[in-house]
Amino acid sequence: MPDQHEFVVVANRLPVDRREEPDGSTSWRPSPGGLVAALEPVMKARDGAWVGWTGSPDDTLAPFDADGMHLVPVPLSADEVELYYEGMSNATLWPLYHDVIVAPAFHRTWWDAYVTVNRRFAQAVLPQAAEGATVWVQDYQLQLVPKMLRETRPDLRIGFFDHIPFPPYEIFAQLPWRRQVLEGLLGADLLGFQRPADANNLLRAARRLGMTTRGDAVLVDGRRARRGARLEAARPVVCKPFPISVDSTALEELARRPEVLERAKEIRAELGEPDTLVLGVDRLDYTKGIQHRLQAFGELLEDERLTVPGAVLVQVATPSRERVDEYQRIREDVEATVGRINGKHGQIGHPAVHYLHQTVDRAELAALYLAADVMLVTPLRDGMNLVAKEYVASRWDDAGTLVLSEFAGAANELTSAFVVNPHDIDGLKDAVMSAVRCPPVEARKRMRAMRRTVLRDDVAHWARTFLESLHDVRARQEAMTPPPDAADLDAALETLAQRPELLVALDFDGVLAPIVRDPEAARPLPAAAQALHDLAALPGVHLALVSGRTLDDLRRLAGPPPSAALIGSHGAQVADEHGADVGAATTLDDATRDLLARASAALHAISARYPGTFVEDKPAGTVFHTRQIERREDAEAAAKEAAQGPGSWGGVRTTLGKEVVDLSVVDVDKGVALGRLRVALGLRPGHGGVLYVGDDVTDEHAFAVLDDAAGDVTVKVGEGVTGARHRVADPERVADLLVRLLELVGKDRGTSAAR
Ligand code: ADQ
Repeated sequence: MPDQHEFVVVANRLPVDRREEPDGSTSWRPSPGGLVAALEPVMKARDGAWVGWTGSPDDTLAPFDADGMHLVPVPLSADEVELYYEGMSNATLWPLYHDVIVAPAFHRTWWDAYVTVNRRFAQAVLPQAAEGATVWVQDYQLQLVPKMLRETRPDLRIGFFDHIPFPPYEIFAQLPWRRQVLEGLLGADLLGFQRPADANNLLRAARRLGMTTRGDAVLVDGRRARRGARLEAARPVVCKPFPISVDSTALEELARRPEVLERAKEIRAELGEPDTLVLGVDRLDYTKGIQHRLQAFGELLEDERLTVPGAVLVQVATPSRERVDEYQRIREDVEATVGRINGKHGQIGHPAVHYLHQTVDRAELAALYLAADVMLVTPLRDGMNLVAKEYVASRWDDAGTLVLSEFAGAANELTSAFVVNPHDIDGLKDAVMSAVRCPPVEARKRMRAMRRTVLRDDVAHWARTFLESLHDVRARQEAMTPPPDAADLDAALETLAQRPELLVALDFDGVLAPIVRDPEAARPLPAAAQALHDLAALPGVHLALVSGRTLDDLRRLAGPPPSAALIGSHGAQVADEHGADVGAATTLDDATRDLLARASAALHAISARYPGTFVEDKPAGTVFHTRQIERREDAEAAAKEAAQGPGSWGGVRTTLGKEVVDLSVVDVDKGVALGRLRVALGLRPGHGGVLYVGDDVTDEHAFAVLDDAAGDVTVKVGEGVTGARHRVADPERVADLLVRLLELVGKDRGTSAAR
């Protein structure tokens, strides 16, 4: 094994359990549990290291290799097991994140231990991770690790996967340390969740805690411009669903083995060849809805809709978190209920419920899945629930039915199950009976549909899509060249502010106003609009709005200060500071006018074939808009037709913009128009400087006529290749930039315009 690893998994537990051999030696075997079942195949394939706790207090083992993996134990003292693991993880976060099914307890000593232990995990990762390695942090016990890693190792590519639900803000908000937890998570580049709803809950929590989100990302590490504060760049943390799955092929292979088939038959025989074998397999946890299931089964016997010995329930419950109070209570409760049902409905040699408080091996589990007629998976809340998927993967015979809680993440994908609300006991009973009585043809159809999903989207698919996304997120950040460099931009603005005359020129859509679906709904951000008005009032400051839109549109939507010059229709229209239209569009000759009419008619004809597109006619051009088309492929096909049709005609100048194909019949662009305006204003290089901020490819023409070395400042908004010297992330950062410029210019002009 190499000393350092390109791939490191960090999880609360190592993927192995200790076994004391009769000769006194220690061996390790793969441990049961959802996470381990999911990650073991990925680890073996990637020769990675796994950092985690052995499961016993005060273990101080050196790293070792087992089962083809490099394992790095993190020691926990007995106190830490109590405070960090049993306390903060399992008695605070677990119930809080599972819809407060039981009340979470909040203790500051637990939190302190959680911080300490998270730091120890982060420190254990550092020597294992090679430069630029991928580190994949797992689950709710380690939510602070991403930030702790990033602080010392910004080179690492950090992913985090949350195996359990991420709660709605109203619940998350109860956590006294909600901000620290959120900031801890946001140290990652990619946050993965089981369901879209979980990812949305995180994005919403971030907004409620005052952070900025854009699409599926939280923008972090940025700082709003304040008086005297420098601008800082923002880093997107992407939040997306990656529903976890099982090693479907391996499970199916196991379930096809002759000895497993034999064992399945044997199980049915040992149970007295029941007509209906109902099965439950869970960790013994209050989230799994075991009591609800038992109550429904008990009542079905009570109602005589099911009878013993024809029907039998086998409930296998792995012992879990046995030192946590709530888990002792649920065990007592479940065992008392089983006792009651058996006391009332059992017969000699035929109990109604077979209850095993045991961990069974994989082959036995597969045999149980195969032997079952109806599988009951009824959690009150569950991140995913792998048992449901294991059952489906094992049923290569296409037989058996699944009753599945709508509150398991798996219900999003296994829609052909009998989906239930486990709180609704009557509904649950009816669903069990529907599953019991389901005609074989329908049962097969349902099972086949579920199998298609589970076989296609297996655990390898889960890991691959997560790791590919993590790679893409980093590539997206790296594509930001020049990267946002706030200090550099701030210094350039400072120099610019000292010029006696300056022109502040900005594109409108995507710069002053966030891009919106309906072009009519675009409005400048209030902070930007205010800063522009204040800037326009300062001596020696000229203002220009530059856009592909018509001047009329620009006046109506942008509400520019009265003294602003306007450049519209990508430079074809120019209004000077006094409002006079002095652009090229006013002087079209007849032939050009005719060309324009034909180009417009051709675009209208294409638009008629692509619903959702529309054509905007302008004084010296015609524009094809695709931003309202639903499917990306259709938008691309439509744009291609426009560009290769009228867009390729002689005399037509074509620019491909964001969701637009812009055809112009005059030979101008934003750069040409900006150059003219600059001359008209008397801003010679060396005397007056220009700030230009744009987001679109059409703005590249403007960047091209400016010279940063001579004191102009060019700023690209968002991603994409650019000729601009500087970059900011979004319109909010543009507003920050304007506020900062106002402050700098106001200071230089000795006014109090800056606020
Ligand atoms: P868990 O809450 O542990 O996992 P689950 O997804 O059902 O829940 O996984 C349980 C695993 O343990 C399964 O692989 C199952 O086969 C095994 N198991 C259960 N009882 C057993 C028994 N008696 N003997 C042997 N094996 C047994 C957490 C989240 C889930 C999420 C997983 C993975 O709570 O919602 O699906 O992580 O992300």
